[in-house]
Amino acid sequence: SPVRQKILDAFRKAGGGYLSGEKIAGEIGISRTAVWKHIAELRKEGFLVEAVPKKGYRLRETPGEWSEEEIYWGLETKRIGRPIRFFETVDSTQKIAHELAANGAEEGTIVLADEQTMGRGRLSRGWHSKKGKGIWMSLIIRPDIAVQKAPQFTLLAAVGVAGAIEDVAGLSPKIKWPNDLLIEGKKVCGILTEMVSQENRVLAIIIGIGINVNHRPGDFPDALKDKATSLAIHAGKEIPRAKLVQSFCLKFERLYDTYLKAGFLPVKTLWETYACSIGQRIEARMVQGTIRGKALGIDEEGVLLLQDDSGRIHHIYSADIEIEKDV
Ligand code: BTX
Repeated sequence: SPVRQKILDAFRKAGGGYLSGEKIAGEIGISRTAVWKHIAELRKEGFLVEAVPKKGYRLRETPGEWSEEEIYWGLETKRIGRPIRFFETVDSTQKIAHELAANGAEEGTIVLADEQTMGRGRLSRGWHSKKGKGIWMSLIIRPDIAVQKAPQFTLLAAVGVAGAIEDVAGLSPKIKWPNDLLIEGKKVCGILTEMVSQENRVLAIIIGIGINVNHRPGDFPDALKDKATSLAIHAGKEIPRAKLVQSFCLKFERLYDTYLKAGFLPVKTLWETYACSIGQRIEARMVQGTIRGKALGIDEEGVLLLQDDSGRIHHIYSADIEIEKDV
């Protein structure tokens, strides 16, 4: 709840000190009874809030679990993840985010679910989203840009996720253009960027991100066993999902601010440090057909440059990429 988000923000600012009910109420603009009710809710969730007469409330411990409030507690952003709409089970966070965006949801809003029953990939493919194991989320942003630039946010988000994975899980993922993150060649994250536009301007971009976090090998369906993996499988331990979301939000916000000030170029430079398909022979499958050749890199707009065997350079805006195995 947005109110509890504000209460947690107030506790964080207090840095472990006491806050009177009156002060919290005044800052947030609610009654002291309401403060008391929200604190009771936080306690139910496992937050240890101490109350001392004449001094006020003090937050001693967080539950360290997977909840909206736990994420807020360590969230250092100004707008990304504010608010987070947290659900147990949804069909698709992407679908909910579209509905919220159409109803004026503010930039930075995240829809997050513990389970998706109809998670979506690109081209109406499915995304397996097992309960309690991953991060299934959709982020709404509203940059004032031309529609052709929207796909850049797939790359920007990929850099954000890769950084968060390094940070929290200590692993080194690779980005496969345009929208996959791989660990040892297997997919650990997929990104789906969709756009709402009017004339040639973007009204909202909805970035869907699925990260396989705490799956064990047996948690994937047979069809995915050979191509999917999770962070826990490689880290050899469970990874705290709340920390991963916090880290992603902060990294994304910084990248996004950079993008708004300086354009795509600085993002491109970072993206290249994670890219795994560049310089290699790849196969690009598109609706119009398949092109094989060498991936030269991405241009200053994020478009993939692919040189076929006749030397011709193709600009690829969207495709499924297969990296050809060494022969
Ligand atoms: P994609 O079309 O590039 O990849 C989809 C393909 O990936 C599937 O056809 C399948 O082969 C494989 N796949 C399915 N599930 C998984 C998985 N859990 N791990 C690894 N591989 C898998 C990628 O599309 C974009 C996915 C975005 C998912 C997020 S989750 C939150 C948001 N809500 C929603 O419905 N979709 C997005």
